[in-house]
Amino acid sequence: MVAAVAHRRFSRQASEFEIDVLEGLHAIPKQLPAKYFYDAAGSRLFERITELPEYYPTRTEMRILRRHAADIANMIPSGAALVEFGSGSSKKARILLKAAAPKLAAYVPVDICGEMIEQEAAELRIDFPQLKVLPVTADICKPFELPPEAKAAPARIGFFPGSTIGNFEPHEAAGFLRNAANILGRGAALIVGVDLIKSAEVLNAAYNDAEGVTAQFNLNLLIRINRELGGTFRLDTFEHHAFYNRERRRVEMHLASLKRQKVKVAGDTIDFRAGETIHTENSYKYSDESLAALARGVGWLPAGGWTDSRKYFSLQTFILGA
Ligand code: AVI
Repeated sequence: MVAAVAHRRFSRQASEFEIDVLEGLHAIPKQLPAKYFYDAAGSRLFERITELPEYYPTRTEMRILRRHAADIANMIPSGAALVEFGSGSSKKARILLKAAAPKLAAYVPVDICGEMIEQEAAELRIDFPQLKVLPVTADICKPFELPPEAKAAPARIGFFPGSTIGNFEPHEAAGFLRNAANILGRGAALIVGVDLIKSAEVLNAAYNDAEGVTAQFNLNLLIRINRELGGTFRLDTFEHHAFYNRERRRVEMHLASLKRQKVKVAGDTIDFRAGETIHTENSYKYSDESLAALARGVGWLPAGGWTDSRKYFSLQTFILGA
């Protein structure tokens, strides 16, 4: 099937989205990359998720950041550049900047969505007039150049909050950490926010909220496929499934077909059995030790961290080994 998809690419310029969607829907089991959740509607739904009573990660991480902002700022050497990977709205960096801005040479938000970070950078420059804000539009999993001011700084501190690392497969997470090491270079430190392993009850509730916002977020992927790829998914024939897979230490999200049916996407026909699912997301949960082992494997040495009183979420720091 991959060959068929590649062939179509040459006969008609297909977008990366179309190629990935067709490849995923022809795979066994069916799957779709979670990065495609975040169109404008999906990003708005995710913002709503972060405010749900059941979805503890965002508010817990913000609380940890607020409580320990001064300690984190103390750890940052004077004149360092703070590089945030996948900065989005920079909401969490703002907490750090309040404590650390005066000692920073620059804040470098890096995100694939250039429009969003340029807009956010303009607001940050108003709120932190002494701080150099140097946005970079890039895919954080691929090599990219830092601005000269950040390269010339005596040290670079990476910041990767939000447990976004949990949405990577473990080998991709290792790849991200290796790429971050190459970009930040000698003398670097890295602060990573990670959702911790906990009871299945708490995890299942966080991904199955009573209001159904997470279900809408998941189903929005089908709306996007219908809109952008001429899909014929009928939303009332698919259901949101999310559960904690204890062996693999991850919450899995799926979209289950409620009946046997055929769906058209970009001219292709996809067959669904009743109950068959499309695997749309993994959200891996870590312990401080399992994250440290992953980081050590690619040269980052654990240097302590902070957690909340329930040990739901952790902010871990690493320094680059020689
Ligand atoms: C962005 N990411 C860390 C979220 C998570 O918890 O894995 C995405 C999400 N999926 C469903 N709810 C939130």
